[in-house]
Amino acid sequence: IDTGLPGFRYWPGALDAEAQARLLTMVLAATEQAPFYRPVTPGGRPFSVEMTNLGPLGWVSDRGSYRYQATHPVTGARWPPMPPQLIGLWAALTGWPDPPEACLVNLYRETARMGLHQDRDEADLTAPVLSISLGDAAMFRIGPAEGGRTTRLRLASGDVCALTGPARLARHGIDRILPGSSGLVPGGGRLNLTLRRATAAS
Ligand code: MD3
Ligand code: FE
Repeated sequence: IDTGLPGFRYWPGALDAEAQARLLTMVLAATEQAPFYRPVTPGGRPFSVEMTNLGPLGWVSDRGSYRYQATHPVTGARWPPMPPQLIGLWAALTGWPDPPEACLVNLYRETARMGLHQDRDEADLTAPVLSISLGDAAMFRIGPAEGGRTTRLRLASGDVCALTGPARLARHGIDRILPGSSGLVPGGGRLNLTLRRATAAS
């Protein structure tokens, strides 16, 4: 696929069915400690996506700001640990010298979506972002940081993409979920795991 965005790397089917199932089991187990919740934007609008995090830091949004913090905003507990498998995948696919600090877990039930945005809450915007899709497929949209033409891409269960270098500030979003396209997620829908550095290099 050519998005015309240097630095956008895409590995369709990077995770086989067994790897997807193992990852899903691990993430769902972690959500017993860190349940999905529905954040609101600083403007007070609820997200249609439900979220939780794994790792030393997690991305949160509330009336105050978008930011990274060490604790779950509802339970007050620290986020569950970053699974070693995810640290390994990050190292293998991005080659970044420092491990990921945050794994944002986005849960899209069938009508959830995410508007076009840039990810710029991280201290080091040269560090890559790695995204893993599980469950129902989604129509993903990505375009240049400056705005203009976007490319649509169907992201399916087991697909992985990395945003590096010039693509790091790309505009991107999820237009819609394709309900029933995968039976992986109990209750239906899509899980996206987004691995990031939150702080500047260690
Ligand atoms: C980073 N999530 O949580 S992840 C988000 O599928 C987010 O849940 C989407 O955007 C999801 O912020 C997409 C992958 C992604 C795609 C393009 C990017 C992350 C990106 C472009 C630049 C930076
Ligand atoms: Fe994003």
